[in-house]
Amino acid sequence: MSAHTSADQVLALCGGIGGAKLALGLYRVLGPGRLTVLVNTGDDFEHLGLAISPDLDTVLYTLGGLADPERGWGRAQETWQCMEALRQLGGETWFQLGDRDLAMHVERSGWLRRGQTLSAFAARAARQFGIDAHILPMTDAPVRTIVETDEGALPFQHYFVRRRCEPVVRAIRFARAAEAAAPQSFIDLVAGDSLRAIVICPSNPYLSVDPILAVPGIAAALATARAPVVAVSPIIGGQAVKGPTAKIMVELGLAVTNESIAGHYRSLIDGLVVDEADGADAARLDVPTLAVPTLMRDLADRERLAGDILAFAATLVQSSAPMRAGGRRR
Ligand code: FO1
Repeated sequence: MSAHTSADQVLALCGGIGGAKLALGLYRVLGPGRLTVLVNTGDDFEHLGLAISPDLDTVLYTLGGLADPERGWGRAQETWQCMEALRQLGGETWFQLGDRDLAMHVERSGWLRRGQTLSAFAARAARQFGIDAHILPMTDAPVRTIVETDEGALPFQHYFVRRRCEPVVRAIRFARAAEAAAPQSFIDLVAGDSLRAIVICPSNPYLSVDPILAVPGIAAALATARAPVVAVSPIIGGQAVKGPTAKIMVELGLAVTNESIAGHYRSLIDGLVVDEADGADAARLDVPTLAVPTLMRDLADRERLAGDILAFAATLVQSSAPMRAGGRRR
């Protein structure tokens, strides 16, 4: 592979808030036209008659410079008049849709109703926001994450927002994944020689990355990719940076460690990035490991982490293709 000459593209797999932060760091470090983001759509649902794609929108708003910096989801300078009016009418307000954000859902819903695809909508929204990166939904098919809990099966947003991740998770499944197809542009990108790295962002492996890997063809394409595949652990010091990752790991009977994360991605990755606080883990892990600051408080953190990941991936280029050619690396 002519890694240092023509391979200038990077593919990132991500869910919502945490993943989008790193995607922005990669976008800024790489510059225009060099990043493809394959985004989880298992969280999508129909709500108030509208097609909602939370992670896709989080990535679009984040890369477009429109995201609310505190919440991480939705738009900055948001107002909530519609939700207030809905509350007055006795409508459903457990899932907060801001006035500006509503425009996205209204426009997407009309687009899908007219028979256009989610990926075409995402590409158009990215263009409209001035984003020079490919933002790809993991599939155009309606794959839906279902969380099996002690309260029964809950659609993702009902578990995550309505029930605030309180029910105990027994299993997670991805309804209709078997019928879904991976984007052809993703397959072509991974099979070609323009990729310098594939990055699995520090999104929740079970809720946000697994739905992407459940789409037929995606995991297989990653496992045979020539470009090095690097995952960033969402665990720091035995805790999740944000969200329910650690709680879910405990409920699924997993130790909240980088070993569990490395084990989860074992057949796919050539390297794991852990936080500097977990540097001692490197010796125990059976995958090349880089320990650097992974907490992304500001833009400088995101860019620094992106640069560290790309430099690490470059060190893995020599070994990745031949070692994974036999199937498993380890
Ligand atoms: N998260 C919440 O915790 N509460 C909400 O009311 C909420 C609304 C919402 C609206 C649009 C959107 O794009 C995202 C929204 N999110 C909300 C975030 C979302 O539920 C999750 O962050 C992701 O699905 C998990 O990645």
